[in-house]
Amino acid sequence: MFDKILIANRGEIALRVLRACRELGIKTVAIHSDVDSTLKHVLLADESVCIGPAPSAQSYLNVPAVISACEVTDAVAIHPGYGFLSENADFAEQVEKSGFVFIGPRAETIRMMGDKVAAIEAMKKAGVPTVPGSDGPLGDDPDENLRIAREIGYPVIIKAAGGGGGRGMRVVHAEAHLLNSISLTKGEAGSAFGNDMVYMEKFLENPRHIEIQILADTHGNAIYLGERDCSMQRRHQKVLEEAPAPGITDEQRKRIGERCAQACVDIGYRGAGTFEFLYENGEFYFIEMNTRLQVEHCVTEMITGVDLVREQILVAAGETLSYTQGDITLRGHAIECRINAEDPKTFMPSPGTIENYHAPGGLGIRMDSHIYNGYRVPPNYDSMIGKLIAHGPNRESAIGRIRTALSEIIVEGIKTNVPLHQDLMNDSAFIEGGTNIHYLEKKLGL
Ligand code: MV4
Repeated sequence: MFDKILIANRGEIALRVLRACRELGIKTVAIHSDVDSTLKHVLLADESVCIGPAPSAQSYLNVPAVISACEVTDAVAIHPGYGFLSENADFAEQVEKSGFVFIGPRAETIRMMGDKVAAIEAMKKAGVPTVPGSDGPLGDDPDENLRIAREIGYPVIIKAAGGGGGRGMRVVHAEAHLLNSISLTKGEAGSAFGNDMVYMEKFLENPRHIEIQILADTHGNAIYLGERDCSMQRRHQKVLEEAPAPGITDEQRKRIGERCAQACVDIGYRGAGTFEFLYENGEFYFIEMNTRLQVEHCVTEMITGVDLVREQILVAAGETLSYTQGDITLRGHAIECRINAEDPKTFMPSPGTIENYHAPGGLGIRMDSHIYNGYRVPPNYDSMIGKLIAHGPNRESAIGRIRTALSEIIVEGIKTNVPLHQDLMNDSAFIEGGTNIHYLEKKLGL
């Protein structure tokens, strides 16, 4: 097993990784920017290294600085968390070339999944259902592109191969706008991603966002750990997630899960990963694969009892997964509320000093947060300051528990979106379950 792991992240996820390392008896190195020396995980780590000034580009995204910190501290592996360098194939490659272990998939896997056209092609080949579309990049022949769109049927969506997560896409409702939309998306993609390749899909009007969690080791084993429903979002930022997804049957779960796990074996996937699907009229359509641990991994942990970060570390060290598919059973329901330092109505960030913090508790309650009394939330990074997760024997129970927890939580000194979550937990459509990706924006009047 690894002797020492460098945690290349900050905030709640850095603390989550630190806790997993501790339980495995692995020493930790925290790296941080100038403004992050008082982060909870930095204070708890065995060692810490300041790697640069506040702007991410000069610290958490500075590849030579991160690798140098690994060298000077004799860490043997790097956990990238989510965001920052977690899905940067060049970073993963540099880490391995420097003689360290990247806790995640192989660099070439990350690179393939970063190219959405290549990802879709690989998944289609592996038997994962995809959205009807161009089956590859669009060429320069306008007649051919018009023909493809006519065959798919309007509305269609033009997406950048280098995009993802909502960046670089354009919906086309009628033939008259197709060619112009393709050239506009191509132009934007070229400047934003340095890659003007675009592809076309049928535009699904009212889907849900459902994703499948997988784990794979380097011995040919891959398992699925059920799904999460992440449809409650605003401007591509998830607000809350839950597992299992309301209304998904055991048969549906098994069918799509087995496809995802088999696809992992086919491509030689390593570590934790997520298959993102749009779900509409009872069908799953693959859109992207995330090659990192996700923010919302906790709801899967609560219903499966599997420590996903522990498994990531074990698999990266060459060990066999601790579970086979038969060991995985889903128990109850979990909901996660992302707690952000922001105005609950305008969504404007609200950095500042935490004057008073009291975490909620009780049966089935988990609060993953790095904040503490007197901690100052810097303005330089993502506004998420924690995640409140509730687990219960069923969805009604999980909602009841998270509602109680939301009424207990105290965060003073900054604004948070706790009032938004309280509102959502009393929203009749949410309580009913199964709302689509447009629900929250419509409710908020966007
Ligand atoms: C789509 C779609 C409808 N049809 N693709 C947005 C983020 C990126 N991951 C893919 N996205 C979408 N792709 C087809 N063919 C609608 C979206 C979409 C969306 C997807 C998931 C979660 C939130 C979303 C919000 C707006 C649009």
